[in-house]
Amino acid sequence: MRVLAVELFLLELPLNEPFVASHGETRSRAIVMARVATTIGPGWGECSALPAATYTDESATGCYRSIGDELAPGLIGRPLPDDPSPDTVAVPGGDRGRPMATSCLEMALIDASLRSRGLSLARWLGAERDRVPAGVSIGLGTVGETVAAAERLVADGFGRLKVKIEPGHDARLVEALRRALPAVELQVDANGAYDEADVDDVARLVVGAAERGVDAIEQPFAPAAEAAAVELIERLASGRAVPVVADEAVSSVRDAARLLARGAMSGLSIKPARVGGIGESKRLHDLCLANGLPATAGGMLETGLGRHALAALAALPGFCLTGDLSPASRWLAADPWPDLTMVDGEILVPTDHGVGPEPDEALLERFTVDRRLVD
Ligand code: OSB
Ligand code: MG
Repeated sequence: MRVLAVELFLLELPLNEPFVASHGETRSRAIVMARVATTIGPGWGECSALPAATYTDESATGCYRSIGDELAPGLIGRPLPDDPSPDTVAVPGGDRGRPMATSCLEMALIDASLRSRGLSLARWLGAERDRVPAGVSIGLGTVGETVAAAERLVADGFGRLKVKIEPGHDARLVEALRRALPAVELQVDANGAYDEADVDDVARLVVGAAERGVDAIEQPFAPAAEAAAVELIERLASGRAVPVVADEAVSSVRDAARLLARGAMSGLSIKPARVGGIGESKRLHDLCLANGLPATAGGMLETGLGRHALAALAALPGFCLTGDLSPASRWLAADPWPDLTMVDGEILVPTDHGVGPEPDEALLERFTVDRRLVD
């Protein structure tokens, strides 16, 4: 196939509530989407970078520029395989430190290829499950607000919660959640807010006091504080095996292999955007499976399209920790893309041809604040 044109859309989507993490607050969801026109048909991709460069170094508007100025022009007219595999799909110039921008065009190429071949993403990846357990993330809030939100979400069918924590806002929160919802699968995510001096506190939080502690902890320390992660994992080795899940610390297989060799992660959150795309996500999954490390599918406040990709990925066998697998409408108050379907606490793995379904053109028009054509 050859790419004839890339149409970029900068959308501004309303959120149901602000998303608050220790790295910052997201009040409205600026997000970049791309439609490619190719010799084998169209494809859609999502760039899930957040509005501001708080979680990682990439932002939605920064990606809008780098895709439009650099990545998309490099794609036009190049001969590419019609039927790439997860190992051969590649975006020219996509290996230079802008994984989220790259992942957008990679998704669009995969979508075009799978649509033209009548294949779903889950089948292309070799996934076998047709449903995956639903999980939901809860942003920072007071203990009372968080428990109330957690009770409401469990009543809606979510069996797993991932709650944001930070220093000084952790042990009391976990105890209150355990008291209110003793059976729920409880994960916590610190987005790197603790440091070396907090290893004792973090270990106590994970193990729990009279209560049961947590079922996983995500990115407790800053990505560079690998020694603290190693120490925590060693500290936890003698008890219940609670995974210390890397998120921000891993943007490639190379990062993951290094952390693994060093004993600095015992679980991995795989987010296609953070790692440069679906191909690298599949390789990270394979690395986890080969090493007996639980993987979890990580969300990024995606549209229905990004959530479709995540649900297909999560159907692979290495994803044994419940992921951020809630419908896009958990966060987005409006979305041009059709959403995932949740039934009895499970997400149905999409069977659409391609990565996901087509957007509603009228909604796309309504929420587009800027667009750009590269041809
Ligand atoms: O740290 O896991 C994170 C969302 C955006 C950026 C980083 C993170 C998150 C989430 C997932 O917590 C929320 C979701 O998409 O459901
Ligand atoms: Mg995280």
